[in-house]
Amino acid sequence: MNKCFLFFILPVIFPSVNILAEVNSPVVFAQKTGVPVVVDGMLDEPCWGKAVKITRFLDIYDNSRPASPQTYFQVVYDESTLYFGIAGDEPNMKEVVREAFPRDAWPRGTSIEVFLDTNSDRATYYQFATNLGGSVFDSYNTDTKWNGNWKVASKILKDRWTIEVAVPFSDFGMESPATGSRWGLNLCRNREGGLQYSSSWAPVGGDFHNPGKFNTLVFGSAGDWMKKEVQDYRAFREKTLSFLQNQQPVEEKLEAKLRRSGSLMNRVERTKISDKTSIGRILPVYKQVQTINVLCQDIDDEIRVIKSLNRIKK
Ligand SMILES: [Ca+2]
Repeated sequence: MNKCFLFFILPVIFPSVNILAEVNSPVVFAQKTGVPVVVDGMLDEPCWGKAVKITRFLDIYDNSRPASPQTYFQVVYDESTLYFGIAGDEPNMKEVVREAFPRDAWPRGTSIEVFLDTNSDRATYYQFATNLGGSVFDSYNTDTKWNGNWKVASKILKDRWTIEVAVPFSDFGMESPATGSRWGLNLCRNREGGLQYSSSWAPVGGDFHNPGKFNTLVFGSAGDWMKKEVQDYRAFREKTLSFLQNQQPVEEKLEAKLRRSGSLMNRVERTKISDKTSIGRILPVYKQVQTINVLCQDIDDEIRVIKSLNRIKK
């Protein structure tokens, strides 16, 4: 694409995060709401009017192509619960299956799946699926014996449907996450009944159960996120340095990885991210932070192996 053309359309695709708009972004910043969300499928609470709307779901068979029809979602949270407001364009509403299936039987028909990696380990995750009949399917690492106390409601309109999902943090045995912290997140949509077609927010390839490729949910604003990432990195670096200082022989490869993560973080810190920064400017920083996090996870994994080897030697 012509660079000049790209320059002119960027402000349209990537508006400032605090302006109500449809945004194509691999990271969603969830604002905390003080007003209760009534889970009735109607996205008419004030928080839904203010939250950024994420779109551009991808064709599951070819992640380079946007899906058609499209899906949209918003996320907010309060002290006890995480809420999703989801909407789907549906030009063929007559064929949509609206059957209610028993718990943990697959909710056939038009369905939405929410995947949450609550400890950001890119490996373990919860799955919540529902259809327009209000069915409830949930699992932890594909084990459907896990059941949450989440709620769901939907509304069917002429050429679109809306779904509200409310997941209490107690389902994960925790309180409201710290401001600025992040989880892995993906939302997927299935259509059935003469309409078979699946799409995904994150580019997970052909398999939804791919936590290494999930996108990101941040609790709070871009400014909150940046502050927390820097803080967490500093704590990680200190802990890792004190471990490495006591290692004989010197762990050269790990030290090099830590140096690389440190210089990347210095670069990130030089980019000033505030709540007014546009998604277009946040994305390159987001990618750098992803690289840092993968490096840190790698270092952590290797230290775990060294520690267990040391225990065996003793
Ligand atoms: Ca509502």
